[in-house]
Amino acid sequence: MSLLLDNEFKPLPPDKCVDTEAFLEAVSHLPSFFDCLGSSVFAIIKADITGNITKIKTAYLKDPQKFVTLQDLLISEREAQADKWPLVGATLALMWLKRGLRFIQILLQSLADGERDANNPNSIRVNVVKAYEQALKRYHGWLTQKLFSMALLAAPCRSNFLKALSKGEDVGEEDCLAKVRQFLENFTPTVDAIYEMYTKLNAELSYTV
Ligand code: 0SG
Repeated sequence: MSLLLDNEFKPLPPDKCVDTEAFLEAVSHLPSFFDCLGSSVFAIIKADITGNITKIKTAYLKDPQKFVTLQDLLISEREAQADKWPLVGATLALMWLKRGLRFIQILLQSLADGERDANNPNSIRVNVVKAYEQALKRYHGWLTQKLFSMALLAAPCRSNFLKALSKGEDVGEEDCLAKVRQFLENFTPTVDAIYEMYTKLNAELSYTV
């Protein structure tokens, strides 16, 4: 289970501001997970997420003492590029990254909740489709939706996916799902807090790609 739990997200402080450095450290381990999934279609998703993380990190490293929280970063970009914001830099990258994180959160929660296709219990199709419809579909035009369909066809079966989450280790399904639930304890509030920040700052955009 080390893939998820080695890289657990930190608990949120009472003000729900996400620490930039800790966030970047936690998400930096996500892209390598796509290598466990096999199909090359996941390389596109990996590249997209890696690009988002690199952009946020580059912005953060310009002044780590100033950009202690993700909100500090967004507000600074809003002040510096008021004419284009929020379509700039780390603000744009995090807007997209949070949607990928929401996808992962809904997928893992659905698996942890035991949602399954009764006719095909070793498939994660229902879980993946649920996550896609709630987190990403509304931001995708037909071409990107086709890409999703390809990724869906290449999705591993449930047992292999849980094994990939466990980094290939021979962990029982219930143990794996218990660790997923533990991971979600900090991951879900972090993703929620980023969404709330985008709403509060009026930084959310709804265009499709
Ligand atoms: C286990 C099975 C998993 C199945 C997974 C299926 C997931 C869905 C796959 C859909 C395919 C998405 C491929 C990529 C699409 C991208 O075009 C979009 C938009 O990307 C943004 O576009 C960039 O991310 C931005 O980069 S930035 O850092 O420079 O800011 C920017 O370029 C922006 C364009 O902005 S514009 O200039 O137009 O203003 N990306 C997404 O939709 C996010 C996809 C995340 C997928 C996460 C899947 C996680 C799967 C985890 C499995 C455990």
